[in-house]
Amino acid sequence: MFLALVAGQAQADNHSSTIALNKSETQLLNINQDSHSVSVFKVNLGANNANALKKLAEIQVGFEPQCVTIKPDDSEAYVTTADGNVSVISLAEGDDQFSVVKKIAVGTEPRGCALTPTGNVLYVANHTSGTVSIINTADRKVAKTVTGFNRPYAVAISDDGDGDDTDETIFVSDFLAEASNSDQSEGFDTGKRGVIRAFPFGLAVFLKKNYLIAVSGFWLYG
Ligand SMILES: [Ca+2]
Repeated sequence: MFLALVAGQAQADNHSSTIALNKSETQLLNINQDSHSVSVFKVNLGANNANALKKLAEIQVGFEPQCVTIKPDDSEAYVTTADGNVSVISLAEGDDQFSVVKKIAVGTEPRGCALTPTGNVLYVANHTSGTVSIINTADRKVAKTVTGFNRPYAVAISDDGDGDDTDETIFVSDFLAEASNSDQSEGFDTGKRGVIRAFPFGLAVFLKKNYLIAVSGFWLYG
């Protein structure tokens, strides 16, 4: 992991994960489901990665955190918790550093989360309610809750590097596979296929268009 970090270009974190590194590679956040907390580590990528991590804080965030993502300006982090919230953690220096500054209510049992490249919009997959919450990070409010998903689980967002969110694509995977066709039993491996839904950024476009792409092995089904 650290080899990749040293060699690679710093990128915004834009996919569902239980661990997140900030853009300046100075802080690493890891969720702890059993203790309902998030650990913050100081990252020191010195020679031979000696003493690479030093724990700075452990923050209580809510019941069973699932996913963490950090805003590209490194100012705050967003953590989904199974009690139906997104906890906003301040990472910037100041009185609020490493504390939960806001809890945003979303759907039932939110799992995956991802930010757009600018960090202005957060997408959250609400597993049990079958919805995706679209949150404006500036005012920390849910702009839209989109229905029609089947146990959405993880989220990833593209980034073509132009600093414009509006030309990006959001991918949401379903936790449950669906039957691939009628002549095969679901008891066979090939009888089911996973589903990833891909849709363009933007509320209005999203509501009109919803592309369904099922992935099974190396084949794509339209
Ligand atoms: Ca773009």
